[in-house]
Amino acid sequence: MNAPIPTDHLRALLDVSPNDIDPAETAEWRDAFAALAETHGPERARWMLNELARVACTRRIGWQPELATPYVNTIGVEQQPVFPGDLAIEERLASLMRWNALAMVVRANQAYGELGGHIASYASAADLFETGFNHFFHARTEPRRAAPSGESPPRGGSDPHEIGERGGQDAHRGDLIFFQPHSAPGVYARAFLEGRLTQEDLQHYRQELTAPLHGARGLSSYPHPYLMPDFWQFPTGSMGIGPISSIYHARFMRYLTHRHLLDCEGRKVWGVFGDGEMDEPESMSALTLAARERLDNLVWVVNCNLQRLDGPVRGNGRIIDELEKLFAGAGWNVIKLVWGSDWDGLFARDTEGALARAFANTVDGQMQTFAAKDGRYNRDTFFGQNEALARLVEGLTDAQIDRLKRGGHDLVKIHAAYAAAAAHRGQPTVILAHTKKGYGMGSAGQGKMTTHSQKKLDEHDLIEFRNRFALPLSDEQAAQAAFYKPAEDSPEMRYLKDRRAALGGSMPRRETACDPVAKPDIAAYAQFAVAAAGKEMSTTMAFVRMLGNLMKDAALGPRIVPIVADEARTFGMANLFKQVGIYSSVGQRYAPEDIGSVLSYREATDGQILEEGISEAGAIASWTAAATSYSVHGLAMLPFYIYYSMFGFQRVGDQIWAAADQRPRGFLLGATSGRTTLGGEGLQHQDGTSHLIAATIPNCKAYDPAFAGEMAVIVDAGIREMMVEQKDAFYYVTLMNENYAQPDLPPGVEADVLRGCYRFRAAAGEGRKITLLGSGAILTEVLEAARQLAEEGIAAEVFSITSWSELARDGQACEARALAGEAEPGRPFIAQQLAGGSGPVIAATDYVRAVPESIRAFLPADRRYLTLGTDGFGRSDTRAALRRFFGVDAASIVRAARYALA
Ligand SMILES: Cc1ncc(C[n+]2csc(CCOP(=O)(O)OP(=O)(O)O)c2C)c(N)n1
Repeated sequence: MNAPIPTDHLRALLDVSPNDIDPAETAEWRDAFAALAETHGPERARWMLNELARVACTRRIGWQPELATPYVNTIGVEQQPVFPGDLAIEERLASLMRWNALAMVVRANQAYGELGGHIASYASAADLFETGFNHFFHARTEPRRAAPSGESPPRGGSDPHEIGERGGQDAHRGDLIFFQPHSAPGVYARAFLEGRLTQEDLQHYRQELTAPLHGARGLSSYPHPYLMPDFWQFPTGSMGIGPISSIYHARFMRYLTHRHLLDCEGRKVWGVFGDGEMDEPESMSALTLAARERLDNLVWVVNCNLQRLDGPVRGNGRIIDELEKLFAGAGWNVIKLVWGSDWDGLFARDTEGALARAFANTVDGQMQTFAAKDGRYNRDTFFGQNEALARLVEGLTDAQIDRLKRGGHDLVKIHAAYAAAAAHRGQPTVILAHTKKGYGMGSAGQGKMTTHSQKKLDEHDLIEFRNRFALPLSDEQAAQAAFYKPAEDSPEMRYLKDRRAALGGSMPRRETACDPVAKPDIAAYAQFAVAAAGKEMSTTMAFVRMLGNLMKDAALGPRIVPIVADEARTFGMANLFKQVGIYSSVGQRYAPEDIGSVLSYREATDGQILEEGISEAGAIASWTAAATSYSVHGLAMLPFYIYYSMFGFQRVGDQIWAAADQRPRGFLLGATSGRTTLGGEGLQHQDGTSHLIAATIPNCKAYDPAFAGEMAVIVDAGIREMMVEQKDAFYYVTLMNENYAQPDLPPGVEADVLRGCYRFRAAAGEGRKITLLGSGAILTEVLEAARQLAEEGIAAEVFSITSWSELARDGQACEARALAGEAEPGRPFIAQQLAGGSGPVIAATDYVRAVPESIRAFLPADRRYLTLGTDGFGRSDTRAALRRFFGVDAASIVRAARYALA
């Protein structure tokens, strides 16, 4: 956007600095520049500044531009477009939203003090949300238009515009909106007025279990798609995950367009986030990616109410200045929305620049105090700093001073900022919106240190709030925190509905309709794994070969999204670089060093692989975008994110949890898994816990296959479940880099593999009986132990445990049915499987013992159960040494067997 034309109050900032050794000379330069800008406009002025910077650079002056601008609006009054709405009605509507949101929290806590909830965050964000709802946030107007199963375009095939055209001229697949989590009551308040939620629903805010007992719908504390699957699209309750996720969604939309799968032009990703939230590493870590990818489909609105939970975000500094520098430095378009329209007049009168100078000397802690205090205090303390300031407010009453709005509470200014952001090209935009936390809560909460968690207002406070926003409520209604909905034919309600109709309908709205995608037969892509005939390979190699084959399938292939975080070579995937290309929004602007090689590093605009560099947080955000594409875009995509298993659930577990909340469909492949199978890499790399964490995520199916054939069956079932049957589950599969002989999959075991275990080898001989359970690479140690035990006359049957967590869940489900008094609760699958054997049961895995311990309760009661695992820190050494050290090698298993039999 154009640089603001300096107005008088800013000009004064340029006045004499105490460090200026030659003010007269400075004035000459300044006047020359001012004349240039005046005569030739901002474009030329910018060019000249760049030119001077270039000269400074060639002379090694050592100058860097200051990235922060004065504490005023980026968009000058003269640049503001005419407000296209009915301001009075929108203000009244915003007041109603505020009231109903507040009432929801107050009532819930009057009833049950333990429920919690927040008023202050939405109070600060209401106008930011409302402007979006009334003018910018576009809902999906067209049912999904994915190509039907089997009709997928060939890779790089169909014209993206064709898809858009099929939806009709006004078709819009919807903007993506990330709502600040603690502001959820405001979004419910709007849904109430729009007729999507009833008063009973609002009365059951944060009572998800109780509500159905009263014929109502319980409302989630924060945006949770899992719990409100037709409402919320994106979970944001864990700070930082919304911001990074929004960036990767915006990038994924570009990917879909560039790969000719779906035209995402004209759609935006809007994210309203907190200024405190910007401190999260995830919030900041992908800012440069957004700028590098020129994501002008992305707009962030940072609600700078200057406070977080405990206190000020930057008490001794200015968060808006800090964020301006951060975002500008990262390459974003920054729009500061600091002051409301009532300040325009003050600035216009302030020919000496007193205001800008005073702001430059006011830190956020003080600004918060100004928000908390009344007009009198502000007159005395802020405007009373000097005569010039005092003069500015001479004609204003204390009440008027009290009501001077910050930019983020002024619908006209917000609209101007949003319009500029929406029109901006070539960069993502951040709007730094200055607000007051607890806006309108008066002495009960506005700007108070403790306001974040305030959820109770007494009668006096409620009546004050009613007065402050001129709500049409009696004293009694206000004191009771009664919900208020205007008559359906009132101008407010008609306006509200018209605006949403013009923007495609209500939001947020989560959709799930999506065409299924056909799956190739397992024999077509994984025969080599199912009938491996003893061939030596690792399960990682087998997976990569399968993936390559799957990508060649006409229907499913184009929907596959391979994702790596700079480890493709580690997993032997370099051949895919050339085969399907690495996605790059600009293609490849260089001749790769290895151009002649069959493994050449090929980047292309229609490249299929998402190479996320060393950012597991980015890669999992990318995976989430692809795994929810069926819902967000109505186009089912199937991501396979393959990574060092240690850097998955442990490193980005919270992002996986948030993904689970969105009901993703896709595969996570934890490669180089296990604490001893990885060998030399040592303590930080060796994963012994991911299966433990995966088991805690209800819609995650976790498998630790030992053999390529098992893995093929699991992947095949996952594709069927997610793409054909369209069920909400996602798969975690661990892969190993150890080469060993891969046997044929025994016939007829597929169903058992999926349920969690199958008998790999029956007990041989007539000796004492024992049962051995093993998973992943440790199954080979178990098989060796069985061989050695046989030599001692001990007959061991061996089970391959493909999923401990599926077995445990099955056992828990049987137990739950039994507890519920069901006549036939069923017998745990693991107990059924072990029924034919006798003697002790020994389990060994490459994971901590808690993993095999998870099934203990479901084993036959008369059989002794011993578990071996890799508890403790990893070490660097050979596999053999590590397995000996942790006690999961064949010798240790034999020892455990002898002990259990003794
Ligand atoms: C990862 C994470 N850490 C901590 C919290 C607890 N928490 C919830 S809101 C909040 C403060 C939010 O401040 P800010 O982002 O400035 O938003 P505001 O409510 O002030 O608008 C905190 C610490 C959380 N939800 N997520």
